[in-house]
Amino acid sequence: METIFSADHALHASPGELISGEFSPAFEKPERAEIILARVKEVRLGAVRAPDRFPREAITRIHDARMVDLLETAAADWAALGRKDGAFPYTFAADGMRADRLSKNVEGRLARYCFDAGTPITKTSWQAIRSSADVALTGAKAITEGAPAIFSLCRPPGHHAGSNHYGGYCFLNNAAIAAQALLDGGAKRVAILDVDYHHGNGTQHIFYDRSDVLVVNIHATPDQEFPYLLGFDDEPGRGAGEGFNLNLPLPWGSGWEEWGAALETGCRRVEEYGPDVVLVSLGVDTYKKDPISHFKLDHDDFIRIGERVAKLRRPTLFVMEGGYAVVEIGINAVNVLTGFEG
Ligand code: Q9C
Ligand code: ZN
Repeated sequence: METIFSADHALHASPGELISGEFSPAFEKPERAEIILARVKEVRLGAVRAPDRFPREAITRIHDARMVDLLETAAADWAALGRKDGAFPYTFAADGMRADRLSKNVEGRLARYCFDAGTPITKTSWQAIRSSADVALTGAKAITEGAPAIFSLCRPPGHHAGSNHYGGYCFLNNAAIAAQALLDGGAKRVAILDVDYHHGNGTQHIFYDRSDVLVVNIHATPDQEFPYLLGFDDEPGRGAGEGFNLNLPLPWGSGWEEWGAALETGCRRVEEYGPDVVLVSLGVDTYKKDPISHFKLDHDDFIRIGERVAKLRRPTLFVMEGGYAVVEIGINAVNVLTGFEG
């Protein structure tokens, strides 16, 4: 399969994140994408090409335009206050505070749209964020034009970004933007299978009221894991979307036995739905040696994931999400793709 990749991803290099009450070096770093790309080339997965540029409207189909403006301007507003590069909030919107009126101060705008202290915006981040969405959109366009499978090597990742909030190393929801482009390109139903270790709260939020996108998530339970506030087993969708969201949370320590069973449940739901396209939000932070995660998948399990997804027999767009065991990230991510190709 073809891989879509933009060298501009490297323009987003996070200065660090607040984790367990301390400011630490970032886990989501540029080497991740470079190591995956090197592995794609090593196994000769297929051609690698740069993305096309898509209009801003492809992004605002999914995201609040004021949040997109913030992503574009926060670093400059932050620098104007004489701060060290990397804009992130220290105060957060909570239920009951003003949602209808936005502060003129960048702190207030960050508080309104950002939900964690791990997702700083640097002076060059926007170019990387925009390129990551373009990588997903280019993959969607190729699928619309008849490609059977595409790997959109997105970075920064996207699945924690909702329509009007961002965080969890994610700014724009690349998978959701691609899913909308697939629908706009003629697909009637898209299924998103999110296999990242963390719950894809943003993707769920975006499609929660809709039946044209089925969202299936396999992830660490919010009783133990980030993002804590969404991803429980009692979130079926709402209104027209009722029955079109499926969460399969698992406890820390889960290995292939539990995880593979959840994958089977999720894939059967996808089969029942009968989508025109399957979109895989591909995180490999389920790996046993991931530094911030607590599942126990091994290299060969990632091949099994690809094999099961292939059995869905649909055009398939893989969109890169998380994975922080940097040395092994190329093997794990590309194992899914080679497993798929069989
Ligand atoms: N105790 C993705 O995988 N916080 N994002 C980690 C660990 C944020 C992960 C805290 C994790 C975000 C795309
Ligand atoms: Zn993750």
